[in-house]
Amino acid sequence: MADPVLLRLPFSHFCRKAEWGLTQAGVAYSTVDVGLFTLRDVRRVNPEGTVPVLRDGDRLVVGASNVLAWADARRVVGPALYPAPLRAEVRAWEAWADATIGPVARREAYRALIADPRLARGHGLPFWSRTPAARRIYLGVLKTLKARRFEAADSAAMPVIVAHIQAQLAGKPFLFGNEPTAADVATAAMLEPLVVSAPERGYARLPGWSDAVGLMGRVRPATTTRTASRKMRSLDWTRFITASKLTPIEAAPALRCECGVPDWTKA
Ligand SMILES: N[C@@H](CCC(=O)N[C@@H](CS)C(=O)NCC(=O)O)C(=O)O
Repeated sequence: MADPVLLRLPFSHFCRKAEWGLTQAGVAYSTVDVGLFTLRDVRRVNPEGTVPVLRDGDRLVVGASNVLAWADARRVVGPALYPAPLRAEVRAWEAWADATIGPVARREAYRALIADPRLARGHGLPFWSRTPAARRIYLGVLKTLKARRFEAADSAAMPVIVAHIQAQLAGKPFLFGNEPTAADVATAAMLEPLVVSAPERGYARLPGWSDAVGLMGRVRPATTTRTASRKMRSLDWTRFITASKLTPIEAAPALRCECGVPDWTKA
């Protein structure tokens, strides 16, 4: 049977989380990319309109957490993403990372991009997004995210988040011991957009920042990149749409990263 196919937006941190989980579990997969300007088409497959979506034959797995659970159940190598004795703690930490680190890191990363669009290179974004003209787009994203109202809260939250990670690590290589779990995967993926922006936003000086970056370095598989892969073709859409009709979509956590700015994708 053909490898499962992950529908992704290459720089999306939820897609990164899904890929890192698949890789940790040693599950072979391929990727197909949707672009920012075609993101709205994902609704044909997933009513939530978000990626990642994994297609395994005629079945879809929607949402990064569901992909991790799916990968863990098919694990070929490596440590469990949700080890039985730690399952509740790992799930709780993962949910915290998605809901708390994710939105702050996204808003801060976009604020840094407005200050210096050249940082887009570090996110693996295309050339046009590194030019001053791209500021208008980053501003659009921040407006969609209603980021202005979170400005003070975000800069207060990030030191607390980093201190929380540092305290949980307490010198261990991973959050819950010597092996990475879904908690580490989620934490690292949610924080990743902030890495290139940390100096600009002043977080690189935080006492726990190097611990958080070290964790990311240990968790992030070298084989996954934010570089574009093959684009979705009409046959891919047909296959995903067919699978979506056969799969009762499991409820994904009511969380979304609105990197698909309405102006571009929902107009
Ligand atoms: N609950 C989903 C959320 C995924 C998500 O928000 N993905 C973003 C990309 S990072 C997306 O597709 N956004 C499209 C939109 O909001 O229109 C998960 O955990 O995977």
